[in-house]
Amino acid sequence: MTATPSSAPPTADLLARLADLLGPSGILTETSDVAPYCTDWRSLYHGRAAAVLRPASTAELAQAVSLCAAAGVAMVPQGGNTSMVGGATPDESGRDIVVCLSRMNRVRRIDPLDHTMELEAGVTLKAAQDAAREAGLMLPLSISSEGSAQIGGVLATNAGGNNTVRYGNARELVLGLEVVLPDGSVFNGLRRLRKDNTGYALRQLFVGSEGTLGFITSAILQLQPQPRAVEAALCAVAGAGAALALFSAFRAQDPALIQAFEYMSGAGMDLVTRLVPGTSLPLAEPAPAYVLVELATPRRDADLRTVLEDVLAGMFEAGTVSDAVIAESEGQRLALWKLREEHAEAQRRAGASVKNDVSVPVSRVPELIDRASAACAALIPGIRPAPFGHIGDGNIHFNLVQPEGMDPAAFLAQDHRIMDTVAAIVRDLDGSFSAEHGVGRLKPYMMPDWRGGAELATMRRIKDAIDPHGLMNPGTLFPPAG
Ligand code: 2HG
Ligand code: ZN
Repeated sequence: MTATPSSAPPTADLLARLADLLGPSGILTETSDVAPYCTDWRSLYHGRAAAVLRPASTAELAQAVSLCAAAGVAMVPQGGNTSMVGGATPDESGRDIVVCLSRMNRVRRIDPLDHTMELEAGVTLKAAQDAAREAGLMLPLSISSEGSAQIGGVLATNAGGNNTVRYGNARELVLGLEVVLPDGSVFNGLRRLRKDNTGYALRQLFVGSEGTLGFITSAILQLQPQPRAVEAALCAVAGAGAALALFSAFRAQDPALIQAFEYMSGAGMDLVTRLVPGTSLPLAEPAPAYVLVELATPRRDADLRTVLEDVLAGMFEAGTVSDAVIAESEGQRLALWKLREEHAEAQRRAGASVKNDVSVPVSRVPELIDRASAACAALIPGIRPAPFGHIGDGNIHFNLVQPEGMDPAAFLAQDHRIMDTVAAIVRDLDGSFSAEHGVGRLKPYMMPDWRGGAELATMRRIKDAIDPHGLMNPGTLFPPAG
């Protein structure tokens, strides 16, 4: 058995029944209305879709899915359309139906004693964070695309981001989940228990499944206390080795204070300050690399500023940090974060780029950056490595920007050579070729080599058991059969 898609095109009769079920706001079929759902934000993937469904409730979605399933029509879940790996774009066949849950956008309940939040899949991550904050709590998940990314997609891809170093990935926050399965039945696992040993932890199967097993419709997430104090600093360092020495110094002080520990290369920072309006380097001169460190605590008595200054003073003395700026206001803290969060946008503006969302053991990040930079430079002269990311958890976005003046299409035509070159080094360092963005449509070809044997075979058996007709997000995660 395989998960090969064998979907049918939707008939006029099916589309009419879906329109009856969902009403005029619940279905788009005009080409101009459907078009925005057929391209990813980087404009790398261009597909076609017969319709976009926008159900308003789990019940509506369940009925729509059973109609599509009975007709053998493939469905592509799409949240905020912020995928980095084409995981939410329909293929070119025009047979797929895109399903978007943006109308299911209610935060249903926040429980201050349980420290939980129940919310629907279409809530943006930013709106969920805001709702938690208004209730005096914190949803500790933060990613660059949080203004658009929706909870359903964030969970389906097991997003990581800036706070993984302290709170883990999305997976660690999920207590309960509701999922519409590929046959239209509903798995209601909306429990908010810390302990629940009743067989397989089914909810975890759907987190990180990239929409290949069903539609996540709502979730119960674990919240944290709202920090009372936050301090952030941007530090100039010589490279990733120095960044890790700084990380160790903060960790030795108190690992529970480190809310984020982010690395940026000098090349990446240069692109941001040149290409993104409203950004500038708040240090006297550019450095080979930078760290953005954020400390936070809910404790009333913690003097975070002293901790930050003490660690930085020691690191200046040791020569690990050559310059640093501490945010003196919330505005300055946000300005430091903007330098970090605009890396993806700056690289988009710089022309074509190839992304490698990889992870290695934290200790091996310096070797990864050195070896992969040299290997890529040997492959394509003039290529511009701009690595950055979540060095505190070992996840580096080893992105490569095209050489100045090169034809973008000619550069992108080499994407597999570049990805394979980086992946070979990542493998040598005991890492993963996909850390937090997922496999999507970009990297299924790597799966047999990396997850072959019993691991991929077991994944295929799970896929075949839950989605026997291969109707859920075909082309994503699994390589074509054979
Ligand atoms: C981030 O950390 C995102 O900003 C995007 O994961 C990474 O652009 C990228 O490759
Ligand atoms: Zn990231």
